[in-house]
Amino acid sequence: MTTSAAPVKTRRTRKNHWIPVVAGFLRKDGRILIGQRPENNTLAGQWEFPGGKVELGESPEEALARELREELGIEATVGELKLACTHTYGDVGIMILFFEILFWKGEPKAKHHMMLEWIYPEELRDRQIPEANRKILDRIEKAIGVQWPKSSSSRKG
Ligand code: DGT
Repeated sequence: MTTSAAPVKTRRTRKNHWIPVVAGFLRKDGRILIGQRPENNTLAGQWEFPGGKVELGESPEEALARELREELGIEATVGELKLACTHTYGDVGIMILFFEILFWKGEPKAKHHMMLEWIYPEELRDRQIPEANRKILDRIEKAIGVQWPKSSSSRKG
């Protein structure tokens, strides 16, 4: 009887762990909505676009509509996918899908965030934002329509 050699272990035993996240760009009068992440939470105090993790069985759009209902108390129509990015926190990866939100019912309220603010897109750069967003800030700015005056283009370094 022949015995085959034990398989060489080439695969990593620890699988990558990915978390899908959705976030929304809500606009009003030329401003965009950001929320300050709550205390006792990861990235506490940082300013983010409203949204959260996609749950099993949800489409990205359903997940974002649910998150906006839970976090802001609004009924939103999720629009176009504007941007996607990935980021790694330790051994966990997140993939964030950013959607345009053009229509909603109700007035956004801070049901989850410490505070909500409508800011001009140009102001985002000066806020404390998650590294996942900071590293693609140029792409976010393009997606939310930041228009830098020529004289201040040196800010963008
Ligand atoms: P939970 O259920 O308490 O874990 O909370 P969720 O489902 O509201 O999700 P959350 O906000 O804890 O997870 C979103 C992850 O994505 C978190 O690690 C922060 C990261 N992230 C990076 N940039 C953004 C952003 O602009 N918006 C949102 N919502 N999350 C972002």
